[in-house]
Amino acid sequence: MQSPIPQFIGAQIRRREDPNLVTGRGRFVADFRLADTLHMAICRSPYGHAEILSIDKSRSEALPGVLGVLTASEINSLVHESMPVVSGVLVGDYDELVIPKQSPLQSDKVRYFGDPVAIVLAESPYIAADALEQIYVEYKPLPVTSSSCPDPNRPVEPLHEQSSDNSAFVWNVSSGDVAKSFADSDITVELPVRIQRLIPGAMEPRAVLAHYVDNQFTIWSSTQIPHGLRDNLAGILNVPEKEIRVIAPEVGGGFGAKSNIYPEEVLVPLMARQFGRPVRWVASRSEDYQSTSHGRNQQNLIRLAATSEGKITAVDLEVVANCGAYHGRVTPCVAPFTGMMISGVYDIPNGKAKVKGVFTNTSPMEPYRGAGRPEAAYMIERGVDAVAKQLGIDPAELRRRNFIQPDKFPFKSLFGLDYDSGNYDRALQKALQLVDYSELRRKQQLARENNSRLIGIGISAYVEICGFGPWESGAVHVRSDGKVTVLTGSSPQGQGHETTWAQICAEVLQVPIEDVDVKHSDTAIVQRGIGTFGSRSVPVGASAVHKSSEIVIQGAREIAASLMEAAPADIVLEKGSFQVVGSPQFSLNWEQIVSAAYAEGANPNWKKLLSADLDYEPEGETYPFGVHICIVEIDPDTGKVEIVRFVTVDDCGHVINPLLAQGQVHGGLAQGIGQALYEEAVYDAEGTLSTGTLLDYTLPKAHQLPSYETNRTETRTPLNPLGAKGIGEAATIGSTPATVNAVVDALSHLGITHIDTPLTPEKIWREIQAAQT
Ligand code: MCN
Repeated sequence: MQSPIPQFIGAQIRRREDPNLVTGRGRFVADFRLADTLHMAICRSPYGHAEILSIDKSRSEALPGVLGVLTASEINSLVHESMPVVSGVLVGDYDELVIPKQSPLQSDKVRYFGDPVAIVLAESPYIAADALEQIYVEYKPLPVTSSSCPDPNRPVEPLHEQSSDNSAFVWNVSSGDVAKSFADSDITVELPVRIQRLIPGAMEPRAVLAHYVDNQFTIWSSTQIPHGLRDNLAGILNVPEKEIRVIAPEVGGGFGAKSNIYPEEVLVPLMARQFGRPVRWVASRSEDYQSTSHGRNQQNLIRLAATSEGKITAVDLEVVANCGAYHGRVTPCVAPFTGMMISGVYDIPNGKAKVKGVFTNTSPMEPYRGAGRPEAAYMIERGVDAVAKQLGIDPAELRRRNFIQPDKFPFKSLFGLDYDSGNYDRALQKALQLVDYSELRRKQQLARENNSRLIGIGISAYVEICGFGPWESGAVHVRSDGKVTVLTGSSPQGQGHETTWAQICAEVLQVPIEDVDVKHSDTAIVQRGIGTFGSRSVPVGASAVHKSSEIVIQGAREIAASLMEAAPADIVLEKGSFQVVGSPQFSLNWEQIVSAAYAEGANPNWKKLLSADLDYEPEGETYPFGVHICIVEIDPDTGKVEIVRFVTVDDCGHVINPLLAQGQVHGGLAQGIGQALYEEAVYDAEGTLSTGTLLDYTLPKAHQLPSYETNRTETRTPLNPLGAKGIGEAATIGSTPATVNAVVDALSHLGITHIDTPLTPEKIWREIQAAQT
């Protein structure tokens, strides 16, 4: 090894992942070519809700190049378990929970536009596409429910026989005396808020490739959870886990949607075994939009009680969450987070939350960047602005009066979550200073008096929960060539774990960062793992690598101690060398330690001492937070919103790589602002996804987003050795309420109190017209 470079943690190191990606050498699932591959295409329902009366596949089967057309009757007997669903909440209780069985193909009924009915296996993707058109499915359309708040005048058509009213679950939590707080309050506010449905816009649509050789499945999937996929497939296919290898090569974005397990991930390996040839399925963009899980979609009501001094005394939240046609892997866990986190950064003594999930004829609802927490932050931050407005107190000041104070941490939240650390006022003060808040307000007032531009200032203060356990794997092996291999169960989709984990290991071991390889996303190489979601990778996965690195140091000290005939306790690692304390002339560098450990005839235990492999179990979740301020100008003649400035102060504790953390904030902001201003997935009355292509679904483009001004404070968590919290979702959570608060603030003097997202120019223009007449 060369002489080491110190201080990697905290350094702005460029992503080692990028050279491949930006030169077209990244390998995504669709880039893998196996000889003799069959192509799978999926016949999907063109109806939102219908009975399947018959399927005639004879013409399709007769096409040259078609090897098979299969329906549920042939597939479902090969499947031993239903598509997996887990339910679990940190606090509160499910009063009701319905988990209908879901098969990879539907036999009796289709329940959403895109529900899979049959598959074609063909020699080429073109033949497979032609063959799809020759499958004749006779459907009997049924009444469609695509909204979570269906028209009360229309009869409810149950999607599943287990739930006659389409109720999927009811979750409740409460604390304190809510009724009394409302009765005793000086003021109350009540705000109904609709949160639209969003489509996670990964660059790479989902894709699966599999082959089956010598009783062994190898599956390439664009997934966030290769180990979870392996373990669940073992049950579904009824084979031992060791007979399944899952590889997630480059995953072009997941945003939570690829943490689900999908029918195609079952069908492709099944068909590979059935036909004895590799099988491949790659979704088109529109197929991906139909069949990949969507996010958000709630119809909510928040009520807040407060004193005339602006102290919020109670919160009451009702959520109706549109779960889609079936539960995805974690659907029942997502919307309860909105209830759990509704008190946000505030010390509110009383509250209750009820979350009702309903089945509808839409694509399943699963995590989408933030998963329940963006909705919570949006609800409470809109509510807090409404209280400020009603009391005539500045919204920044009102927030300060209600913040959980720094000396109260660790803090038991309203509903019993353990907030680890926080200093919300410091983040707010920094943000206010950065935007020169009082001057801004003065300009806004002046503009109003002169009847000129519509200026809005929106503040949001958010806290989120991340770093979920129960564990993540991390291994460190110092090899005989002196280089280091890190294995991690955190399987990334673009977050830059290879760079970040190398920084941590190189810093602890005091070796050059180039000497550290990071391997992930292949269950044959990394045997155990949970995956990347819920901004858990740095707090949990990186902590595992940190801990393993420390164990390896301990091992190397023991070897050094033996070689120098000293006590291990007297050996210290200084500038890449193991030295006897107080006698720096007695020192061994890594090269010498490695040579000794791997030398012929060396103590066999020494090699083992240079390796560590563990599952790190976090002590609890971590709670990153921040303050976002958005400044907008609205054109009253068109309703168009221009974001003039967007200033963020995020706090994820100790930052490992500020450049990458900033990249996460940028991406999160684009998605949060996208929700506020542009994006919406729409199903029409027949249950057809009207926004089924990139032409119809407004994913924000660069010119529709501002230049962000990103900043940080640092409040470390005591819960992990790095003091680090997650940042992957934070900006998505903070940015939507800041943007909406800014738009409403710009229009508030016209008497406008709320507009539901997305805040399109048309909606805003109509509101302005209505307010003026
Ligand atoms: N980081 C850091 N210091 C910290 C925290 C994070 O330097 N204290 C940096 C690290 O470089 C780390 C990255 O930020 O690699 C993200 O770490 P973390 O916050 O732990 O989040 P995860 O790696 O667990 O990523 C999950 C999160 C989620 S839940 C979604 S959704 C999301 C997101 O990450 N999806 C993404 N960011 C994404 N980014 C890309 N490019 N693609 C996605 O699909």
